[in-house]
Amino acid sequence: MPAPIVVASNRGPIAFVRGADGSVTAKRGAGGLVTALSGALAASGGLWIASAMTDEDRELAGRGRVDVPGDDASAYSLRYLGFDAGLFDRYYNGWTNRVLWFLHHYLWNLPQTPIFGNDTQDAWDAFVAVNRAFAEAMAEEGGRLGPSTAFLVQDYHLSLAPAMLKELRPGARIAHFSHIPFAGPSYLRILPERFRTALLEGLLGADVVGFHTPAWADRFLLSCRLLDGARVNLRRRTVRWHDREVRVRVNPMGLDVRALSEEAARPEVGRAREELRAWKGDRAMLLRVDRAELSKNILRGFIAFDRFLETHAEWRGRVVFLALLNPSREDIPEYAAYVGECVRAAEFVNERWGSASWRPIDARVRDEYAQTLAAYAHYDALLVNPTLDGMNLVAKEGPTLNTRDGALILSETAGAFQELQRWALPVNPFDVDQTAAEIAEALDMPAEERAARRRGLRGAVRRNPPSRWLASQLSDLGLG
Ligand code: ADQ
Repeated sequence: MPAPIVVASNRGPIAFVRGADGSVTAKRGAGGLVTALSGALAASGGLWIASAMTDEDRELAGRGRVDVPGDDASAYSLRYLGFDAGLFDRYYNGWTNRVLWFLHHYLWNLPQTPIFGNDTQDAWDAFVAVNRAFAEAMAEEGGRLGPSTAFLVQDYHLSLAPAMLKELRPGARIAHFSHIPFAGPSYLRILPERFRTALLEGLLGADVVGFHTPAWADRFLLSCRLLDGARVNLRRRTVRWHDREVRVRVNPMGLDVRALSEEAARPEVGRAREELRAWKGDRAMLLRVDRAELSKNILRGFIAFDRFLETHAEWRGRVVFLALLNPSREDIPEYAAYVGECVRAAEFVNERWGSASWRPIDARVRDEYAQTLAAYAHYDALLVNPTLDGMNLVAKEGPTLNTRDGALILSETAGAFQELQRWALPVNPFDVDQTAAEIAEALDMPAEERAARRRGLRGAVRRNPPSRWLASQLSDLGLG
């Protein structure tokens, strides 16, 4: 029997939803994380700890452990932590979404934001309380499962939990993995000293601190130099801290190609593929797929497309830009304002270049996953131009499902660039003229080159299955 695994993440692996008949059913979450961890959890008899996010989750939180249904008998357990709604809002929206996300993606507009005041302290206190609840739950489960338990703590929401857990169980084997970038020391100094020190100390409670790319790992190491008493070795990627050696590791998460292909084979995706084929007709298609999110750089994408149409008259009327923007964090004012600006920019381009028979940009701000999977099949070029992105799975999903040897235009600052750069068209996300030039390059690319690049992209994605991500973390912890 492998060592038991306890996973902790803010969002759980499944969403519970109430049907029209009032019964509650479980829907498995998408993404490599769930795939990578589900099998290992089942095999090791471990469990997953997550925040209750919905009313249905909260109902289940009161009942202790919940069985997560598997394809076979290999189910595992999930333990929901229920929080007071106000506390959860201060932790989730107040701290993790409004402070940590902005911090690690360099999203503040420094002349005006951030403004740290009493609200910040309240949000921080809630962040501490939620992290403590996670650490206590992990310690309790570890006590039940035994001393060989491996704790896999996921993402920036739980940056403090590793040190809290280490204090409760000094012998615990703990890995923390950040799915997003990490702010470098200059930007991190925007945070008041008490917060940034606690964040770094929190992460250094883990034995292994993991990131998707060398750039984020190195920024974390450089940031650790802000801590008195931390000895950072950049070459070996270690931090000597309180008589322990913390290893910082690079471990890019892969895509579950089989699960994605199965999802794309569903009948509603097939129907959406037919609709999109008819909608696009003979025109070439540029695609983008994102959460409607500040760091995804949607606005500059539309500005770049405007420049492209300005400088490449031969493409006017012959290409459509489909932007599928999944609504996200709509309660945060910066997001609502940004999405509004993006939509207005798309309208501007449509008015400037469009005609009765041609609408250059179709920006759809809707939650339509089937349509997203369908659109991947049809693009001639996929634009992935985030200003910063921990990994970016869209850059991997597109080439996996595309059927037209479409080209990938990819930000040098997306984590996925590390693995895909040989076959992608690179862009500096801030340079709209370069982005416009790469859109032209992608659409004009000779068929042979397109095919070779897409083979390369698919190969790179297939070479890194999600199981590798998990195996590396366990081996870094001295297991497996
Ligand atoms: P995200 O910022 O959300 O993830 P990304 O990696 O691109 O960014 O993942 C988006 C995912 O959402 C894709 O798998 C996509 O297919 C899916 N999706 C799109 N529309 C959807 C819809 N309507 N409903 C459900 N799913 C939809 C964060 C980090 C990334 C990192 C991932 C994983 O910001 O950098 O790659 O975590 O570690």
